[in-house]
Amino acid sequence: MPIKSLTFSLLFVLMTTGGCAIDGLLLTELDRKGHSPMPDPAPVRIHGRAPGLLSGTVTLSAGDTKLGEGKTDALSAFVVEVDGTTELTGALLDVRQGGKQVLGILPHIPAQKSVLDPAINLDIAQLSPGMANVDTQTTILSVLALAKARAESRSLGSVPATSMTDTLIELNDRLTAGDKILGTVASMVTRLMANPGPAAPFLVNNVSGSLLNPEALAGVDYTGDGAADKTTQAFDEALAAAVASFQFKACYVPNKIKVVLLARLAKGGKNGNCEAFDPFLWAKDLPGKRMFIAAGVHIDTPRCTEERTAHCLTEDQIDALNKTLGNWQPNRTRMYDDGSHGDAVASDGVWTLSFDAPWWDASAAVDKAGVRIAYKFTWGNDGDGWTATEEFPGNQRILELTDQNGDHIIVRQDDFGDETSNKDKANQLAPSLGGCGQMKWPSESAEGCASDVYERAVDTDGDCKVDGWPSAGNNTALTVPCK
Ligand SMILES: [Ca+2]
Ligand SMILES: [Ca+2]
Ligand SMILES: [Ca+2]
Ligand SMILES: [Ca+2]
Repeated sequence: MPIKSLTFSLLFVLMTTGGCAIDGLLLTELDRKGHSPMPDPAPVRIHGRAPGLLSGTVTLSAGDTKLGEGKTDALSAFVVEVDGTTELTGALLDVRQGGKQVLGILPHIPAQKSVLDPAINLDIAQLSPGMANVDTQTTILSVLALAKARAESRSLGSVPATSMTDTLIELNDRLTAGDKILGTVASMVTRLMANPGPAAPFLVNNVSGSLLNPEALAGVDYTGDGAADKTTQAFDEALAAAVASFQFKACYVPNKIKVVLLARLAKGGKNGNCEAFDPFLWAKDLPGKRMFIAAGVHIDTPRCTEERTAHCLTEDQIDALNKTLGNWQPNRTRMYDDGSHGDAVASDGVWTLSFDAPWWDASAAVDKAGVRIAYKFTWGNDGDGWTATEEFPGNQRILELTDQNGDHIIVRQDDFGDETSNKDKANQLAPSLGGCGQMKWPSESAEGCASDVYERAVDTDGDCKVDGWPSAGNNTALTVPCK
């Protein structure tokens, strides 16, 4: 009790002398203690029609994750309800009745803006341009997009919504104009759908192997040469040719970028020196604690002045980004490991924070400097101070927002408490690996010293060899419609 009131009065003194927003902080504090958690938002309901499929099952999914289900009624209309907490990208509608199957892609489904808002009702025509029904045409487009995503080893959800929309429009236009390569696939899909077999024809979740279900081929002539086709080979070849003939179009927002920071809590994991390390050397692991991030704009970020008007941040931009990052307050800005807020996998020990940041291509700046941020992870309870929560004291992690792999997203994953990575002042990276005791921007590091200040590939399987880029989860690059 005395400790708590001391902390509180100290906080008050700090806030008074620092001239911070006292009311806001106090209200947040009171809010946290006095109120029960906010309820979940109302659902989003998606209405559509699948002509000819009566009493069919309707599934809306993202990869293997089922987002919602429904049934078509006697007029082939359906409603699928999805949870209103998260906006969804690249969701697939799959309507089946016996051997009949139609598909449709919804590039973007909005989330509820507030928990107080009533349920949203949306028609598929509002979610995918030109999609009046889920029918043969939307199935053809979906098969093409699914095959393209599969060929690029990505999910439909990883394709930005505007990019998916632009691509579907382009494919539709090419089909309407009589494009031969796409038309071959379209004719095959049309014949398969007109002659339903004993099973649904499209294996939408089949990652390797054919998109066409061999069990659906009972006597169907899908090539149109008069002879029944017993294998998927002709379909696979036609689809491969079609997939090679288009790209997911994307036009990126030029002055902003999506940033995804990931904190992996790996007990028994290895640090950058390939040595076992204790993530709780400084922080204390207690039941109920969770991951937070404390962060702000790094002082070395170029500021706009009368002399420098490009490749710099204005004071307003700095204030806004600092606010996004929580202004270096410990245990206030939450990271997520529950599959929400852009987190890829729930409860895998990888905690996610995603946000949009102002951006320019650092290589285009005179001093090659980009937007630079500093951060550190804390393992604590809401509102805790630094003590026994910060991954290491007296240091910060430094990161320049440079897109190293060209995917138009910055994804940086660190292991909580790893003092060999981008920790700035007392860095423990081994000299044999380029460790010089400090971590600096490349232009400021001494020759032979490693610089680890960008997004980077990581070791995902614990053999101390870097083997892949960390997942951006449900986050996609920021795009605008292509003109
Ligand atoms: Ca045939
Ligand atoms: Ca996770
Ligand atoms: Ca990147
Ligand atoms: Ca590895």
